[in-house]
Amino acid sequence: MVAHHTRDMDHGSPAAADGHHAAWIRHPLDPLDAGEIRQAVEILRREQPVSPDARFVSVSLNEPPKDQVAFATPDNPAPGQATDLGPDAAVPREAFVVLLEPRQHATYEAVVSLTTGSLLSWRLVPDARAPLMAAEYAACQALIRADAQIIAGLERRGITDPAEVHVEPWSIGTFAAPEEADRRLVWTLLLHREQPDDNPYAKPIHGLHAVVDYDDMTVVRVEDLGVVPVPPGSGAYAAHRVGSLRDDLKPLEITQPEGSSFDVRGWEVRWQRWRFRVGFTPREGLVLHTVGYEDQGRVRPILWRASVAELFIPYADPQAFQGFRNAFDAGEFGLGILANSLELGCDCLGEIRYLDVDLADGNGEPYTIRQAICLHEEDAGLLWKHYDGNLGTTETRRSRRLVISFILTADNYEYAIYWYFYQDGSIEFEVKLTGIVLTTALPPGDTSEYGTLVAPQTLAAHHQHFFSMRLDMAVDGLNNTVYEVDTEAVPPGPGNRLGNAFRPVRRPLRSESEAQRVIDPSRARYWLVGNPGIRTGLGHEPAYKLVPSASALAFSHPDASANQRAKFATKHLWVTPYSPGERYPAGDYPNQHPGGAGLPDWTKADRPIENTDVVIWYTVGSHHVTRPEDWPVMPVERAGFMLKPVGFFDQNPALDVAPGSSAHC
Ligand SMILES: [Cu+2]
Repeated sequence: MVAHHTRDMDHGSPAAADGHHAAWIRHPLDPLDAGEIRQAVEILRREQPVSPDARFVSVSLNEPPKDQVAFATPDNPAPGQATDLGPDAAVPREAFVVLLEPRQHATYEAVVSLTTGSLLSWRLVPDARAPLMAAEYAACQALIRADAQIIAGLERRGITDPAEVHVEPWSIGTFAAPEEADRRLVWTLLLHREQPDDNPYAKPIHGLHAVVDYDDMTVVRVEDLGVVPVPPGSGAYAAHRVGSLRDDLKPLEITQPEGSSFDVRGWEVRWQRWRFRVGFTPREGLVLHTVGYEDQGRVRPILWRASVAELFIPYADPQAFQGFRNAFDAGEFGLGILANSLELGCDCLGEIRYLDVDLADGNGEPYTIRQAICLHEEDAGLLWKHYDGNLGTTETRRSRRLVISFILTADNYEYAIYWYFYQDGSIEFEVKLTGIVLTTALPPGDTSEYGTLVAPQTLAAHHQHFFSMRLDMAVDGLNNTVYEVDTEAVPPGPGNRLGNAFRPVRRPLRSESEAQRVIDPSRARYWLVGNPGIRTGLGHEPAYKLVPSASALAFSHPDASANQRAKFATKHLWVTPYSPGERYPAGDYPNQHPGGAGLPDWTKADRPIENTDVVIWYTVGSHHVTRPEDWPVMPVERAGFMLKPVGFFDQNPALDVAPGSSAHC
């Protein structure tokens, strides 16, 4: 593998600056670079009559089949084990293109071979509504600002300059009028930004909405549900707008005088015993591939692929239009497309390595998000410790973790996505939610049980965030079984005279229907992913456990549209047998989809899932009853889960971590 990454390691990114790299230099799982995106679009335009109006929704890597990709190789391979990439180098590079033809109201999918320069497939996707594209936003905002009915509605609210109106196009879900339902539509949320540096969410324009045909970019209708005054507050949060700032913090600097301890080779990362590859897609953002742990000269697989496959946000307020707020941020927008460039902030601290990513714009032209992915190490507190009172000695180890992250902005909200790798073989996923809560204007003196008053006449509606984590597991190989483990109290009796006995009870989840599960903290429930074909030195089946965090599920009624469209959010756990086409839990095209696609559809077959290649879909929820303290910008809220080895190692794998050498301890 090493031999194939010969690029300048000092360059800030593995993405090619000029796009001209021979295909052989790329690993099969590397995201497309700018040159490959350009090439894919050229091939498609040459092979297929694409109209001048066509909009490129996405151009991304068409990932190769599993059997064509090798897992990571160790730094110190066992005798006889190959260090080279082997067959990987010969794997063809392919691009997957989603294209919208707005005049035809049609969405197409294409697969293009970059290796042979040919179009491999082209198909119309029946009934698909393409996601809302960044490229469409400016036209929509201009359309709304120029619309006579909107202008009249704004004047009724005392807003005379439409240029001060911030327009947010929202996916309309299933709420289009029946006669409009076959069109690709959005509805618009309007906000008043009086000064350029105002917080627009402080001034929601209540009751005035347009429904826009996003293909034709025309206003279908404007609804004015009645004037509610725009709230008076500014919602300002920028440093220069909040008055005097604290001045009593002394500097805290993170320094690593010898640099960081991780190694980035192209898109491959090595840190301590961890080996994995980084990927990035327009839809999911950061992807982890072939995550393994080097153990006695071989890399033991744990995860084949991991990503946030969907992010669904339903709101609680039943009012007209407020109840429309149901966003699928991955499938209707694209988590990767929404990624921040981290060069502009202070998002990571310490010795940082950034990766750039290349994406395609609406015309199929490549562009780069500079420093979209951040890699760095953090001190993570205590790793392990024991004080031996008899000897008067202490053994203490500090924990270090490798952090890989990206941050996306979905209109009002920020989602900061983190994967942490620990020295004890644990992997943690954490999302930090921040940004600005979505608001509604209330008449003076009013309140609502569906939200919290966060400023005068300003209601922040309650809502939920559901992350569907797609974890394509590979614990010591592809054939895995998922077990549910509950702890049971044993009834008192001859074998339990003291009544103290309790024991974990493990049962395999044998089929897809058996594997639709919810958390149960009262039973200390967790899920194990084991490899039943292997026994460790101690006789255990090597496994990783998914340690769930407490999180509420969806509160919408089972018949409600939100519930139907995001069935994944009604369970914490789903398990499916691996199938390459099953990537997105709410279906490939959730925009305006009535529901039932994705997990609820696939699992109808109730396929067996024992001792096979399994994919775990874990729902991370953040239940957000809003607080005044969330305003005007929200302190970070956290959610996540852990994957921890259970019988995967025969002892604490972090025993050989050396005592710290910090001058401070
Ligand atoms: Cu929230």
